Amino acid sequence: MNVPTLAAIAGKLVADDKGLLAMDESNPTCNKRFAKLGIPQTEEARRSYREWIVTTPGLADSISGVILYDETTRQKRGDATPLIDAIADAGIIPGIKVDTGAKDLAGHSGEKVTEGLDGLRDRLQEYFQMGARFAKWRAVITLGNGIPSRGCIEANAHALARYASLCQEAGLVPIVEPEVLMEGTHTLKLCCEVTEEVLTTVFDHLYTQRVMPEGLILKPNMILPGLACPVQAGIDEVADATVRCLLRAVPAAVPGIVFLSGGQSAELASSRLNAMNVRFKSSLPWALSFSFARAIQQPALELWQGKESHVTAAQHALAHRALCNRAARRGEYDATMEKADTASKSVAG
Ligand code: 5MM
Repeated sequence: MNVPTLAAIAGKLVADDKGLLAMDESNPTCNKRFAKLGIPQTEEARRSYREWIVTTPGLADSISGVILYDETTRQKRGDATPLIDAIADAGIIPGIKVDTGAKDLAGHSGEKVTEGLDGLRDRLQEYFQMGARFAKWRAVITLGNGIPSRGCIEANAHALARYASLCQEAGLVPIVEPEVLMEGTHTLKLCCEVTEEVLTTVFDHLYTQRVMPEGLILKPNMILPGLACPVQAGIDEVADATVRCLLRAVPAAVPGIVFLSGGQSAELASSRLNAMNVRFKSSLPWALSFSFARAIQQPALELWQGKESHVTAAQHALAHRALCNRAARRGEYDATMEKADTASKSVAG
């Protein structure tokens, strides 16, 4: 393991107030999002979508790294440049999702464990040779009646730690993503308690598997009440609860924490990240950043609709969201940035 190199990559991923763009939707997820907008669910449509995303003018001003899905790493731009090379040429670090998805956990009704460890060492070597410098693995924790169980938390934490250790051996920075889902009626307090238990268990397993904290990035959920909870929380309340939970569970040696958006609206995700940085940035041991998929892509995808003539407006909307989140890292995001962005509102823009 090359410790200084891994630490340098992890540092670059959270440097200069930039963040990550997750564009690692598996084909079924990508197709589902296309289907809702009447976009053809073909390999060519997915290629074209990913091509205009990564060639968005100015993307590297706000985005330090992009997380890809295996299919994208083997696709090319219209001019035959591999997409992964186009990303690196733009000054953005390519990353790769390496889990093979969350599957039912035996003996634990309603719970999942993420798979993908078999053959992972060889796959990581191939991705490194292709140019990837970081990887991602997402575990999914559901809140509900009597769940999550200790068995589910332990199984997912163990898999995340085995994955992270293999990544560091291969020279890739692991993004460790244990996601406590927003679906449910649970309170903010319960989300906080469960997330703290999940994160402390994950870091315990990371330590046991000899994963170096300086060479990993954590990708957690924000602390939020369930979508169906009758009591919702204000922006500052979410910011306070999230930072309090992270301070209890995440070692100071970790260079950065990049949030997932989890189905929050794009504007709320930016506002909540902004509030955390306004209130706490100067006193935290790690950078608080973003690794959003839907909260960066969704407005642009809705503008694109699969039409070549809409690409410019869609790219503008994507760059705008990335810029808003960079501002949120600085604690400089506010709603006037949305009003000022008239070009994204129109495909004619
Ligand atoms: C892009 O979505 C990723 C999962 O995709 P699949 O379910 O298709 O495998 C996901 O890991 C994503 O990177 C994170 O959850 C963050 O996405 P959001 O939309 O929550 O910001």
